[in-house]
Amino acid sequence: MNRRLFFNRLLIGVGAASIVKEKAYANKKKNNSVVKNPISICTWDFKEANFQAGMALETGKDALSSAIIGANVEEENPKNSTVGYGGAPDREGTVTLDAAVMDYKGNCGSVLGVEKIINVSSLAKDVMEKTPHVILSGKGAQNFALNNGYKLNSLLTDDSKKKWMEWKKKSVYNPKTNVDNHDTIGILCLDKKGNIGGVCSTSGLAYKMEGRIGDSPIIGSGLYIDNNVGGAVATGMGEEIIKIVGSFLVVELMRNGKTPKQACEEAILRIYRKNKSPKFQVAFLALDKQGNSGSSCLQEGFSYYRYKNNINKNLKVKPIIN
Ligand code: SD4
Repeated sequence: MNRRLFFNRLLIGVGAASIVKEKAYANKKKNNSVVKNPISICTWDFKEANFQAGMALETGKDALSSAIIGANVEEENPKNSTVGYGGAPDREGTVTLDAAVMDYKGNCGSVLGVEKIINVSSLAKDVMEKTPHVILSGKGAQNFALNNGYKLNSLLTDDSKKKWMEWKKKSVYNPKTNVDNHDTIGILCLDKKGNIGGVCSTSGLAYKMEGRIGDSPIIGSGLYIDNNVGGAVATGMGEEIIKIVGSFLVVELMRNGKTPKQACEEAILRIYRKNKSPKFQVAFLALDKQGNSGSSCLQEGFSYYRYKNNINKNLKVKPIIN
């Protein structure tokens, strides 16, 4: 046998072996994936949003549709200053929204910097399902929304306008770490068929520069799902989450054997090691294929909701920095 033939046969052998390995991995995961009770988990204190997602799962809705039902609750809540209607504007006084969705098949959609459309997570799903693209931004995303039956609404409330005018007096950009100005909703659902879907929806950081986009609508940063392994969502200082492609990292760490909590901790540590005394908040939340959830955050103040078996519980997360 000549050298070239020998190497070609060797390569075919290696390729076949890795296909067999991949199939064995998928079968093993399939056998583990029977879910008796669906689960929904979501960032921060969004009791009602997580409950609505849980209820949708109980009626047999798929994971992504259920996650969107949950996200819509916060998008429509004027009191939430980091999502949808009532979200804080940029420094010019314009509210722009970002959202991403991902399903169990690995399909995804996202919208960036959208003005005057409230339910941007639903819009991201429409981008995923009705266009040949993954991401639409700005005016194009808004036009797509109008062509698909969405209505224009002012997203600035009297309260968010008042706060912005107050902020303008000094115009100091200093995103704080506390619960008051971090309210992005990241929500992951595991449905009755054992499939995972998720959403991340936000108005971004208050008084951001015009045109600024954070991690939330960036697939792999604010949200990532691999239905063989699990899913992850992020909240907090988007610039830092993007730098480590945070949610993708969490899912890959779970693929390599870490529990959801360990994977989130490792991702937080990567951010911590690069920022010696960080003044900002970052949190990751993850769900694996077996329904285990876990989370980690940099600073005090983060908690998440977990729905299972009609119980919707708030779980406090211990920060890396004490
Ligand atoms: C962003 N990660 O735009 C978002 C902000 C956030 O709770 O999570 N706020 O950077």
